[in-house]
Amino acid sequence: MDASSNSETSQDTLYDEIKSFFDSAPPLKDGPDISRKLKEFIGKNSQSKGGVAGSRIVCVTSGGTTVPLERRCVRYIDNFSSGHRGAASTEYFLKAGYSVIFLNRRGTCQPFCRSLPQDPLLECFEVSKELNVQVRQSHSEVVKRAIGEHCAAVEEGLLLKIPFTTIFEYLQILQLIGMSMKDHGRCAMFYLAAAVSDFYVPWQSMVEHKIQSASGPLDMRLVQAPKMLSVLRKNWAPTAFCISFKLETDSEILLAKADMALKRYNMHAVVANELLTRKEEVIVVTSNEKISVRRGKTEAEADADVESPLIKLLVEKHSAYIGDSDS
Ligand code: 9Z3
Repeated sequence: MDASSNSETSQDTLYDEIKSFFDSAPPLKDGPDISRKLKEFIGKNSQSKGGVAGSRIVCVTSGGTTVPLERRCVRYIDNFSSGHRGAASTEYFLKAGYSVIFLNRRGTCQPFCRSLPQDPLLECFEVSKELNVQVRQSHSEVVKRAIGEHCAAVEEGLLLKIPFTTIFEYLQILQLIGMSMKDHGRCAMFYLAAAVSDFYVPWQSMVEHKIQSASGPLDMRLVQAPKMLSVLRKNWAPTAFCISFKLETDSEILLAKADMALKRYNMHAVVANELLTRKEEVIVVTSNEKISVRRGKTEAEADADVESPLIKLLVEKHSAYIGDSDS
């Protein structure tokens, strides 16, 4: 067997795995509603900025996917992701003039809420003797800014938020978004910051009811989640600019793994980050460069978040990519 037929075989295996993943996944509850919202959002943002050519839309994915262990789910596997990267990046993409589809894990960090206290409802507001609710003076500036910026983005139709919880929901919605963005050409971008589980329990082999502890130690087989990045690039949205993330805890292997992901999934860039320093530094890996991007040293600096210089750099790379197709 020669090298090309080898790679065709592994492509075929991947397509079979992906088909079986989608065929056996529980149906997406609000699929038709999500498709309608996507159509409206993409349609509006193509027209409002003078046709597809001028309007940039980015799909930002954010937060971790859960892996249910039972169909009537009591227990699930989860991961650490807070959704901070996705929420902050969404704010900077909006500032840069992009429309954003924010595919986010329910309950994780949301755009424009980063400066609010942990429990905004209880800590930001107070009730007067007449039972009027008002913002506490000490929080009025941050609350005003958060609500103002968020309302502006939603009301102007520039921000569409779609929540997910499980890996099934995440991948099904990503497919819907990918296919809806197909006609958006090079102006579409995918910025895949969600922490997607590498392993899952296939729906057809998952038990219906709560696993009983009386049955003794839990012995469970997780299978590898099919890598959707290559189908996203090849089939769902082949002209979109695609950025994926690579997370490691061992700095020794980080860049090699990012390089591998870049080539294997044919990404335009891979953002490499380490768990402990992810808020301070990331490295943007492309086919010919490795660029370190750091946040500013003080809170007051314009690039106090690493996402500020990161999005600036990626927007430049996206512009060059769009420019390439014009020439
Ligand atoms: C990331 O690497 C993100 O930067 C973080 C952000 C999840 C670290 P937080 O949400 O953290 O702000 O707390 N995302 C991608 C992680 C991932 O699952 N990558 C896969 C991999 O490493 C590739 S799709 O294999």
